[in-house]
Amino acid sequence: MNRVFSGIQPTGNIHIGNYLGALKQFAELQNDNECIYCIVDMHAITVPKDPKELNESILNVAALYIACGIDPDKSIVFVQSDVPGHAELGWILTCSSYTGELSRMTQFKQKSKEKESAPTGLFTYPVLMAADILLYDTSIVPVGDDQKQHIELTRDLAVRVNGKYGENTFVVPEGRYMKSGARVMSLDDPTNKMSKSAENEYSRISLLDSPAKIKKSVMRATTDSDGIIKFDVENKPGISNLLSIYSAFTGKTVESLEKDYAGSGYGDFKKDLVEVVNSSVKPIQDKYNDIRESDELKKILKEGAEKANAIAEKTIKRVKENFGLGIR
Ligand code: ATP
Ligand code: LTN
Repeated sequence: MNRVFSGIQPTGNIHIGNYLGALKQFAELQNDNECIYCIVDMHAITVPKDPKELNESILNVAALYIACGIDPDKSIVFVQSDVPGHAELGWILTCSSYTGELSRMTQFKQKSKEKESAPTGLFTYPVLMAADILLYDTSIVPVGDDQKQHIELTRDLAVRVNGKYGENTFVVPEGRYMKSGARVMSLDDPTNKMSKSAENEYSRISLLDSPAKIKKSVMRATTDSDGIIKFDVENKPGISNLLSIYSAFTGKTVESLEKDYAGSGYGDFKKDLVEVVNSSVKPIQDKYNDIRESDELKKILKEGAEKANAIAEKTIKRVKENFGLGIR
């Protein structure tokens, strides 16, 4: 069995980009793999957070994991800061990373752009992500397209450390990206990715949005003026994004959607898309409401942390031995 690891930050509301790009595959992978899914709260504090809100968000994401089909009897679900190995390995890997390669990370460049001085954690963020992955001898990392550069860095670090400290130190992981949905774009500006942090709430559809909010977001989504339902990212990014979303939710190919909607207007297509999104998120919302306030949730996370810690401790022991750290 392959080991799978992925994480989501407990920041804001999880949107359909997070779902179609990452979360949807989490449940699909758990039948044939040994899956570990983490709520990466230590990544969330790279940008200052209100402690109470952060704590709520952790439980919100945990409940959404379960609502999206992750079965705690099959997969390990836990909170990053509950397993000390992440921070420990993070530091060890920081010492094997170069400031040059971290400066080239686009996420860092984007997130630090508007800031007068960027927090160091924002800079070393990808190293902590590498630690998350390497700590569990992970071979597959299901993520959205935007994480490709971080996955490459993780692989580079693993190969570099293995070359210097022993080939048994780390398993070199691979990213896994969805064929459709790996990059869901913003509804108001389809040249940017859908984001939790964008100011305009109608630029995204959150998994917990009401039917009315979903309708409004889809109906006002930016399209073009030629009214032809055709997939052409370069010239028609708006309608192409909506076609991708429709396709990712229903499993229908974009080509078959183009055929089905040949001659229809954007209005009709959007109305159908509203139905598709609403009926897809409804079961997730129902399950979320059942689990969010239950005592079960914290129990799942506590047991998950114990299981994760047992694996992490073994890796930390091996890494410390290979590096010559500590007393033996
Ligand atoms: P955001 O930019 O929306 O604030 P994020 O990308 O910084 O969120 P996470 O919440 O940790 O951070 O992302 C969780 C997962 O969702 C990652 O695997 C990421 O690649 C994926 N993801 C995020 N946005 C999109 C998107 N627009 N389309 C597809 N996948 C996405
Ligand atoms: N960097 C990711 C979140 C993340 C992650 C991970 C994803 C942190 N650690 C480990 C996969 C595996 C993001 O910003 N979306």
